[in-house]
Amino acid sequence: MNRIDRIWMPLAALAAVATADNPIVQTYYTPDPAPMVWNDTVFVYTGHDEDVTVDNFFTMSNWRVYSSTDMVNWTDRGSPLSYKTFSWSGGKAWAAQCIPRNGKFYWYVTAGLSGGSQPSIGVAVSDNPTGPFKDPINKPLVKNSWDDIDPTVFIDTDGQAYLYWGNPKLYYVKLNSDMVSYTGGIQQVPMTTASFGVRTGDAARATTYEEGPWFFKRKSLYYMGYAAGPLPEPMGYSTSTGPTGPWTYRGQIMSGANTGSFTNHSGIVEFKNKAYFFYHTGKLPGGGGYKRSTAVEEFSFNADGTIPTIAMTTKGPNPADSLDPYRRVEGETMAFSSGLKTQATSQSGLYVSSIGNNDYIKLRSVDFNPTGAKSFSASVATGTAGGSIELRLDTQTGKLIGTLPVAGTGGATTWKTLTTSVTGATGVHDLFLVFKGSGTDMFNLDHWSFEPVVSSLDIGAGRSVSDPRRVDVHDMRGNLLRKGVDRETALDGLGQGVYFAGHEKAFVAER
Ligand code: FUB
Repeated sequence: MNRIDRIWMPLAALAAVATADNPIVQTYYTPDPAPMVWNDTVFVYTGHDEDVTVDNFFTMSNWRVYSSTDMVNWTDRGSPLSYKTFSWSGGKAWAAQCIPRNGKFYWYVTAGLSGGSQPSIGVAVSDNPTGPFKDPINKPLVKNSWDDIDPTVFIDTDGQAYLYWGNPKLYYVKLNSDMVSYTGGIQQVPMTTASFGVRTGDAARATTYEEGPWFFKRKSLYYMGYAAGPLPEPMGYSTSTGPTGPWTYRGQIMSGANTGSFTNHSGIVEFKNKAYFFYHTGKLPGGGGYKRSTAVEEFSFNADGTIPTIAMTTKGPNPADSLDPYRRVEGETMAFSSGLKTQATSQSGLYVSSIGNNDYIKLRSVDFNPTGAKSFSASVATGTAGGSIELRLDTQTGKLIGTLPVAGTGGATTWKTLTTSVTGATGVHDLFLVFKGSGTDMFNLDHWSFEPVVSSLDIGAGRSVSDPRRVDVHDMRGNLLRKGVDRETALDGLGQGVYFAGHEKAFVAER
């Protein structure tokens, strides 16, 4: 593909987008979200409530990871960690948080000791945000009491890392720089009503603090978000001018009413100059207190650093970016979906499975550009009769831009790339992949992409008048990267992504 092959599109067109969708994952139940910003991507590490609840209690054996660069389309990154990774654990894969340091990723988890259900805190490490993870110490990092659940971790600007956790009391340790040991012993935070608010009727829980702490710093203020009491859990927070308190109660962030779940768990990050509040609800079909799902809302900190009350919505955030359909998009990238699962094998990696008639995948803010798409290709596999993929714009029954027939490929993981022509896909739209056929397991989908209509370039626009071969190069946010460079080599050495070269929108493909 010519590396300067797409015409500049007015940014105003990005406003033409539909509404968003909470909960953000529909293929699995995903409680206890813990977001992490890494370079240009938000990863959210979640728990996993099994589809079948055992003994009317939390049924959780592993953790999952999702990622997004636009806050609306989330890619399933699989389940790279299970309680079985910890030789000392017998189950209870509860709330967790991952943090990067020195090129490694440290995932602090709640896991039950083997031979009993007492929770404790373990740590797993990887060179990659999506694993594989291993237990570097072969023992719990914290094994102190039955309070040992829900670790939250933060590295301060001076390099000191803190691990907080606990229900119904809050504890912390100062982690050593290796992130897998600590010195100074376990400290218990004084549970005063000035620090955590007043709760009545429960002597063991005199403050609103319940569990699920989320520790972070913004400007010079330290924040402790947490699930508060009484049940169903609202979300509250406290602040401090130091990393170890004293904490001052600041009130509720989100009401506990009508979440469909008696627990909750917060995670707050800033990404592309916006703030996001992650939480969980029982709002997915079939959901409830033991089948919870991650949701997210965009918000703004008040000028004094306080957090406003945030309403739970089904809309969620606006897209922080558009999705480029002309690069490979994993099938398991979705803004919303219905009826689907994802599956992984060592040979195929992750793919979309359990595809039945009328199931669909929705993608938001897909930027086909003004010249549009001419064809659609998908890597699919089926050992049965197959079916088809209808490509529709804006709604499940919206404008049909193409249909890809999927016939037998010779096996459920025998992948073939099939292509169909596309008409009428220009501009920015929500895209629906609507699956048609009969049965509940018609075929599997690994990845897909569109091919653009490559038109002649508007080579006059945006050029220097004195030397029309010279252009300025900007990134998608309008930052000037290169000034007055030769158009033919303007993108050399830039990473994969979308740029403006003069007035041309330019795409650098993976090399
Ligand atoms: O998900 C199991 C437990 O429920 C978590 O550890 C708590 O925070 C609550 O969400």
